[in-house]
Amino acid sequence: MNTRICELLGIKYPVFQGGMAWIANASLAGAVSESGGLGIIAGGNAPKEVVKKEIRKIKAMTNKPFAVNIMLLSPFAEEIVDLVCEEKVPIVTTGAGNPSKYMKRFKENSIKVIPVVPSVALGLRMEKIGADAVIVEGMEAGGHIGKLTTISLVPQVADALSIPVIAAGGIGDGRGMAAVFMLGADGVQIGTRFLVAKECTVHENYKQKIIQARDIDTVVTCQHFGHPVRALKNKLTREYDQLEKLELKQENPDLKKFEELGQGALYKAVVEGDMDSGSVMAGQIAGLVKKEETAEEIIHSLIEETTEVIKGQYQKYL
Ligand code: TUI
Repeated sequence: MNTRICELLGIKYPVFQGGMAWIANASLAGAVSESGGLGIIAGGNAPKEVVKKEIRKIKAMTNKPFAVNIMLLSPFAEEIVDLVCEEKVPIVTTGAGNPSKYMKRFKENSIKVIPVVPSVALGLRMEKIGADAVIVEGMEAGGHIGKLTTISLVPQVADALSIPVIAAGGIGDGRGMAAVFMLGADGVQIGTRFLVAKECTVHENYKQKIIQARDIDTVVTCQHFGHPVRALKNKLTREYDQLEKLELKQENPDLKKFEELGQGALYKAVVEGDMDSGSVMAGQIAGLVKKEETAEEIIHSLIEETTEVIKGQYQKYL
């Protein structure tokens, strides 16, 4: 299971843990990195000092490589760029935007850069300006998503680019991991399954909601206005639906109303455990996630299953 992304980053297994805002802290990322994957600390919407603490914590937990995800819609994105340069973070992933204007600084600081790309065009642009790899995220993923599915997007980006491709969205076990390898991926990024890791400090209500989720339980809000987000259906997503129906009829839709509804909603779910008014972001694969396990158990079972599936011994798991 040693692919070119393992060589590039110095990791044992080609498994990234998603940089989930408010969720992916040093506790989870440190455990993933220690287990041979790539642990990722989420910048999310947090200010520099908060992320700095997590970086210091992970440095004390492990000598293995880790990354910081910079969420480019964050008002603090600029200061998180300063922070990763100051702290000599070895790897940065970016999401929710185009990181071109920061690329020179990342490269000057010998930071490996792996942007999330929702299209071939952005993938090509990122390769041209020096990205070391890309994360190709399909709309099966949780949180803020693009328009295409993993199965369609991964082979198209893999054909167009020479740098390694990490597939994300809809991958929860060795079958999914083997499948994206067949599509040309060199690695995977997994969010939803790591959400229920023992080391993940998300509220217990959130974990139980994921474990109880069925295949049909996620929805995408803000399809027409603002930023589309996939989350588990609840009171909040129903309110979004109503607002969307109302605003679609208006000549000048009020985007502020969408922003207000979303304000602090992820924090409410992650920290306060509010499963009604909080945003319980999760991928479509939530229905497959059945139990809490350590990060190490998750990674080892992923690798074992993937190897078996690729060897053609899938029957073992039926
Ligand atoms: O970023 C994510 N997932 C996220 S961010 C997040 S926090 C948030 N909450 C509410 C609203 C918005 C954000 C929760 N989940 N995944 C990576 C990702 N990146 N998905 C889609 C994209 C993306 C979209 C457009 C990347 C680049 C892009 O480029 C547009 C451009 O400017 O070229």
